[in-house]
Amino acid sequence: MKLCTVGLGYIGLPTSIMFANHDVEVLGVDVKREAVEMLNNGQIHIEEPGLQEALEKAIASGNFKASLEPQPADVFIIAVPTPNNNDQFKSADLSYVMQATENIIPFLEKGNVVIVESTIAPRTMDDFVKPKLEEAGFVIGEDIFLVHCPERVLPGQILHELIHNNRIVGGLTPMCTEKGAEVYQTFVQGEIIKTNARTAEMSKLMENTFRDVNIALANELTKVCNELNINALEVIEMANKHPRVNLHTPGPGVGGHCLAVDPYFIIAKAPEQAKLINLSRQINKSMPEFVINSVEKLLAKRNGKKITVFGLTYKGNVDDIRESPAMDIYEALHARPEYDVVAYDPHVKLSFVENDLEKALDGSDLVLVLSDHNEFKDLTSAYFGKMNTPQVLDTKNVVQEHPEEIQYINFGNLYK
Ligand code: SAJ
Repeated sequence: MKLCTVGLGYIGLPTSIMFANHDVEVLGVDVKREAVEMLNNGQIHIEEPGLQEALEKAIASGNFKASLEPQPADVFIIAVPTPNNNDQFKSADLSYVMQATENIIPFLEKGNVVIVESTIAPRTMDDFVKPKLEEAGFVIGEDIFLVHCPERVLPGQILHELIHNNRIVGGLTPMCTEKGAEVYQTFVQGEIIKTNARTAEMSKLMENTFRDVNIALANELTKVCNELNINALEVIEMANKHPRVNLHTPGPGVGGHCLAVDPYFIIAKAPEQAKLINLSRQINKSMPEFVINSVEKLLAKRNGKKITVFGLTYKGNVDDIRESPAMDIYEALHARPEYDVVAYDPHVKLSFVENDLEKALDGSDLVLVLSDHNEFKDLTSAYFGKMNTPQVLDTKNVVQEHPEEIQYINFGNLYK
């Protein structure tokens, strides 16, 4: 089998490499020349555990190449971003998906399977992608087999989840579904669940929306408990002892390119109906302000000035700062003349990020933990001793050692 993948980001690259390491000849296409060059030189351009070794194996086997241009293949997979539009409801910007579809049309041949893995708004396959291919003269389900197979892997454990997660395959016709399912049988060990494209689109969006709504509930609980002098983290622990309760974990907000983006695709299509989904987005978006207010109060108590931000990524142990609430908080605090703000993040390589931990902590009045990187778990008093005022506001409840000499504050004891 020959595969051409369009988009070599967090999903397209691991997927391409996975196919290549299962005897499929893969051409990965991306518009970023630098990424293409790096990959052909055997170097990944994103951080993901195990991916570097997997790329080296794929290149050594001769099964993987990156390119700026597609080539004829048996199967085409589109894995390009779908950001939000700048409109009232932040609808799905389908321009990259439609551009990728146009780009592969000249290379399509009868019998090809075309799969969209990008997360898309409900009805995108029926109302946009299918008509585009029909305009080019193809009969869907006869000439070309068109499928939506949403990716559902968790950054940080993508390679494991690609193999072991269940996979939803939604074809435009039953034959399309069958052809799509055959493609994923190459390496998927989870269940391959067959459905139509519309159901696949909505299922994917609801998975991330479920999580966003539940995190909003945990974040709201934190605010409520803070008003009532109750430890929210203890409440969550207690309530989760119930066999049918699974409260999520509060934090500085919800980030990344999935949970903070996808619910809007539903809201934009049915704003009158999607009320809870919309409110949950607002609650999660209010968390950076809640954190900033807490920082202000803590620093005012001790006349503090220097803040050391621990973690800029949208979650722990990744290098991704897309839609990161930590970045929003950092930028808002940095813009305030009364504060001196230093960012420390061992996963982020940007010029303004301090990579010397001791320097970052020197003379600091507050460590503000915003991402749950493993590196932050066992920081000891030896480090915190460099601080002017040794206090930590840990919004992710990640720092495990709380020596006596440190004032340790998390979302459970913020009210004290
Ligand atoms: N977060 C909380 N509290 C929680 C869980 C998460 O505040 O209890 C925050 C995280 O810190 C982060 C955000 O939510 O800012 C999202 O993190 P995540 O780990 O929940 O998910 P993502 O965005 O990394 O990946 C999600 C996954 N979806 C689900 O678990 C339903 C993944 O399986 C999807 O493939 C991915 O979205 C995607 O690409 O859509």
